[in-house]
Amino acid sequence: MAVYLNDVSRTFGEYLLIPGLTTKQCVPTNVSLKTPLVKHKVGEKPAIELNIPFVSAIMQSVSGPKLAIELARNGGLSFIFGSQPIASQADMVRKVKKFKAGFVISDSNLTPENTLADVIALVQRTEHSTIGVTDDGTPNGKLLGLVTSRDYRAEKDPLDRKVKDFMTPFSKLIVGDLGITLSEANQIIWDHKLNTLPIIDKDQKLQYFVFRKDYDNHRDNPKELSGSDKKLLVGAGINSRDYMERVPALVEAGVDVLCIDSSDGYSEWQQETLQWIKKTYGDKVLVGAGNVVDKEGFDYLVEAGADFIKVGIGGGSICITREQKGIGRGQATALIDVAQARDEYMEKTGIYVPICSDGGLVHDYHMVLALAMGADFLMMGRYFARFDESPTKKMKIGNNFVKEYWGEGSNRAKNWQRYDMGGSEALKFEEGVDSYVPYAGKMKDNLNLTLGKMIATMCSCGAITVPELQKNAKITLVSSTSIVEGGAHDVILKEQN
Ligand code: RVP
Repeated sequence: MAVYLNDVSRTFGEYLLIPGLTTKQCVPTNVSLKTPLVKHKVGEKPAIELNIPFVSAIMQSVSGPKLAIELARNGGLSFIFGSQPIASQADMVRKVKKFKAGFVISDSNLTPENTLADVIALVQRTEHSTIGVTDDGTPNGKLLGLVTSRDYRAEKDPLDRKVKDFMTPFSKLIVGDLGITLSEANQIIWDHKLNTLPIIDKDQKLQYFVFRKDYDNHRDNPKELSGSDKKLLVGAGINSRDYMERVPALVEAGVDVLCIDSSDGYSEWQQETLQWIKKTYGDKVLVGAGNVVDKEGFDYLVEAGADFIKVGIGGGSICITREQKGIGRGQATALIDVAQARDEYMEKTGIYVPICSDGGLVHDYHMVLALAMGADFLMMGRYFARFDESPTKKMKIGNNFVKEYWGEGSNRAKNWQRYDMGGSEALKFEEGVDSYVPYAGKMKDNLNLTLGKMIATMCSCGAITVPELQKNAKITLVSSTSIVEGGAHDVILKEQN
């Protein structure tokens, strides 16, 4: 006979937090959102800790290098999507690892033989006014000069004038040597009243530009998530089919952590993938697995060697797995069950395996609820897809700006590996939709607001750290009538602009 779970499967909107005693310690400046990303012995420091408990979803429409850089600069981590050729995913990882705050790889480059017409066309395309002149016109060629808008008059000068005739030649440039710090670069910029400082290696090859404005920008990111080499941390999604080729390429590119990406992770395919990674690399390569929704799934993947476990089936905003396959579980119930399994495992072994709540977070308070229910960090797609930094197009529909957002199980993503069962035949139905989300501007502004609200909620609950919240939160179920009471009600709302 089938096993029946008698508990109703519930989601975040059905719960509220009950305030705990807010002591005088509970002020926003004392709150830390630090949280472990990977398994570790109780009492020891994990190999990676996030500075904010957010990771971005392993999705084409979310986690490209631009978003990964911005999220890491703000204390979280992206998993670069795996539904692409191995070489292009490794390239995206490399882009994030190469990023040095304030050190920009030049995206506008020409040779001395190019013309003013080429300069004008390039400036129009990149919208950047500083052009590196290199021997071969590449970003890392031998630096021969610099062109800025002060070097030419677009209306008056002949368009066929050669770059070499109006660039500032190398002999007149102030440059910095590769290896100098950002504050040293800024000192040179300051001393010489420069706008741009080219950084070159010992062979005079252009490596980076440092722009005057970027130094201030860097100081805005005290939570930046970087390693001891100061490089930003980045993750990448993998699948249980081409891992023997994909993992080495990602490791070679410098990836910090991997995650096997599947809507249903309780499978022998994932077990094999985990075992191969651990056998090949030991603990040098960190890898999460999932998704699961109960204790059995958690125990199975932890036993196979997973460094964290991802929880959730069917709760994602673009996900129709529950409708299509009839599998899944309310996200809150799944999380509570897996968190209990994690705690039992910790009691038994002294090892803490972090869990990630993946998908279905709609309101900012859901994020605090998920942490209070035991999640160590949260994976979000819709939330990040709305920002400037996500890789998709911004469009205007009616009077509103939107960004595109599509599921990895949609035809558009063509990522059937993620949703099939590991056999050679791909499944022929969609588990995700193609959609729009309201455009929300810069990630940083939105994160500041969301984190500010979360911190306020934590203070109300009397918790100044994530573990304290997990230990002391009081959570109550709410009736559907009291959910109505929670919004504005029985008033006539004034029109909002
Ligand atoms: P959300 O944040 O609610 O948009 O959910 C994002 C999550 O949805 C992803 O991290 C992933 O687990 C899931 N997803 C992604 N694509 C699909 C699909 O096509 N069904 N689901």
